[in-house]
Amino acid sequence: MDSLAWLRTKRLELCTQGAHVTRAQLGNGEDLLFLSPRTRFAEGVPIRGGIPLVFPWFGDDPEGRGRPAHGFARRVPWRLVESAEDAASTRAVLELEDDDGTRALWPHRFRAQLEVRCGERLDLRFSIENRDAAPFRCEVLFHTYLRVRGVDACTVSGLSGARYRDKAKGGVLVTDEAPVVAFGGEVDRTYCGTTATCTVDDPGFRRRLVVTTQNARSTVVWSPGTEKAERLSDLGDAWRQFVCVESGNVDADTFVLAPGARHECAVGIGVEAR
Ligand code: TA6
Repeated sequence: MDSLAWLRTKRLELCTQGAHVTRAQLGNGEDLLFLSPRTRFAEGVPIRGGIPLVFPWFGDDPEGRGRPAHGFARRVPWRLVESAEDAASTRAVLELEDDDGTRALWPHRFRAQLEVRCGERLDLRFSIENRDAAPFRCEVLFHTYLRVRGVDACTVSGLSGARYRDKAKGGVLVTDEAPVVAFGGEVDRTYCGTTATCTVDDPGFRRRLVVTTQNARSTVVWSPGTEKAERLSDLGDAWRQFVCVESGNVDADTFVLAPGARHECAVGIGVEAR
């Protein structure tokens, strides 16, 4: 039994560390999310799978000071402020405010809130309020691990024609000329300036996962491939059972929040029969 705090209901499983949704089962019984069988559940250790929340920066420490990759929000306990379940859906709201620990990493006052609703779809709304006297720059992302039967057989459509940074090829900027994203090895792409709806076609589970967003202009598509997965001790060969389609505002879509201002973005994930 780990030392973390959890909300577990019929449809939803959520760890208060990171306000991290680890399981979501829709009304039709479809399980949406991947969770690595090797992930650790320990204080301060990111969970591999589900929907990690990335804030206040995406990727490695932008200042190169050795601060945690993808920021600190997924590593610290959030406060569960509401939870409710009825016949149609399960809803939860969690909050994170700055404290000595966060300010030692990132010297700003803020309040973050995550609202989760699981019913016929899974919907998450992530807001950041600047409670400081000065503006700050930040990035936010739902780092969603979508469960698939075998990533090699899957494709992602909706991003054709958009520009992306190819992190698997040294970060070059490319315009995506292909009709779909396919997975023959490592794929690590950050698309910016797009509000596209993305569809993951998964023949193995005979379903399509449809990812829609509100106020999110970045989509990250990630599959580590064999070599990178072998270097991730909390993943291994389970990497074929997910594709990350991540939604938020990162990289060129990083934003500045004025004192007292609030940024909100949302993602909705539904299932269509194939
Ligand atoms: O979102 C894609 C990515 O930035 C990849 O480059 C890879 O690093 C992945 O996130 C996983 O990051 P994590 O820190 O969770 O191992």
